[in-house]
Amino acid sequence: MLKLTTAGESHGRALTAIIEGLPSNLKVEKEEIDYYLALRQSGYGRGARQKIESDRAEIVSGVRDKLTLGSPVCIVVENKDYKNWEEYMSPYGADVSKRRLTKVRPGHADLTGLFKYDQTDARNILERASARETAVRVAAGTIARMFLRELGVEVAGYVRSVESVSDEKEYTFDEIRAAKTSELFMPDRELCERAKKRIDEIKEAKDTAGGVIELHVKGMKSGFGSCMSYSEKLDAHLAGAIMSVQAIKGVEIGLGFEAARRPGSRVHDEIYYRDGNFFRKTNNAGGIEGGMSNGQEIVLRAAMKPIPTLMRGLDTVDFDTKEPCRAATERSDVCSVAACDVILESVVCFALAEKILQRLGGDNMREIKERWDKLPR
Ligand code: EPS
Repeated sequence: MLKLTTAGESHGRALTAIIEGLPSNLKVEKEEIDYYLALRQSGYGRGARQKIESDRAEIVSGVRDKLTLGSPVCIVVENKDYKNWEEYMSPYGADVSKRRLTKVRPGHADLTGLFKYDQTDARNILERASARETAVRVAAGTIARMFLRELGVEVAGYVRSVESVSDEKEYTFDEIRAAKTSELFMPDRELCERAKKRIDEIKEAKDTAGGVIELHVKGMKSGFGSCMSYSEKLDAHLAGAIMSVQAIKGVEIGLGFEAARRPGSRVHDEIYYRDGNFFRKTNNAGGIEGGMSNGQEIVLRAAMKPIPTLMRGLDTVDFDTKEPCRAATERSDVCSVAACDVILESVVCFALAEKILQRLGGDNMREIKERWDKLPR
């Protein structure tokens, strides 16, 4: 069973990922992990923190001479900002009277976390709730991406909308892959420029923007997931993985919410047969029927809410004084939808690898590839 545990606070020393259950003899290239870490940091609309960080993966266990050993893989990503925070964050004694956050920010975990963890300083909540944690989820997801690639499975995503600037076109897998060369991972260059302009306006207004990300999975064979056990459905598993990412508020599969607006005759993908193969002319189901992959491209969409730290602040109440005030702000990203695309690709890679290993088992890559190759498409 594949399992990921992450640890680390946003301004602590480092973030850590431990992956258990990886088979042996999977080729791991640190350069590729670093590529996706850098990609996650890119994207128009990021804040000042990204000028401090330059994320690199340190693989500290489970890999020898670029091959996994079958033992837990531990990856560490250092927080460069820690040197500015050590005084307030050190586990060995810290000045916790400084950097207190009591003007709790609506939309963040601050207020609920204070009650749940019996704290009076929301710093003790936000440090872990921060989306900084996603750096190591990208690192772990990139190892899962390498695993999928060996089986011929590929995941690619793009940004479909930024706030009100929306792209309604459909793209091929190759066009989606090519979107990474645009500053917002938007395939339509003109829309990308419009979205950048909109981000500038939103920044000027000291506000923030969310957006929609679309992900495609190519090469996934049929039959992963289950129609027998509700807890093993592939759509539920993928939706859960996507919803586990900070700021995600909605997930669609295939037509998604649009399916509810159409009659059945315009939703379901009719089945044909030619030259020994069953096929469809459409993919409204987004590659998943009955909780199982059906061999078509898997299509997922996710809605990211605007980042809740607004430089203009939001109405709130000071947790200490109970007086009304504006929510705390230090610095913030204006829009991190492009980063979110990289994160979602990574968590989807990991979630697919989990499902594949659950069905195929196997302790080494040879065993797994043999089992995979025997499966029908
Ligand atoms: C985040 C707040 C900001 C973001 C951070 C997520 O950090 P800071 O408070 O240090 O300015 O920059 O994201 C990252 C550091 C990152 O690498 O993605 C939050 O509250 O979620």
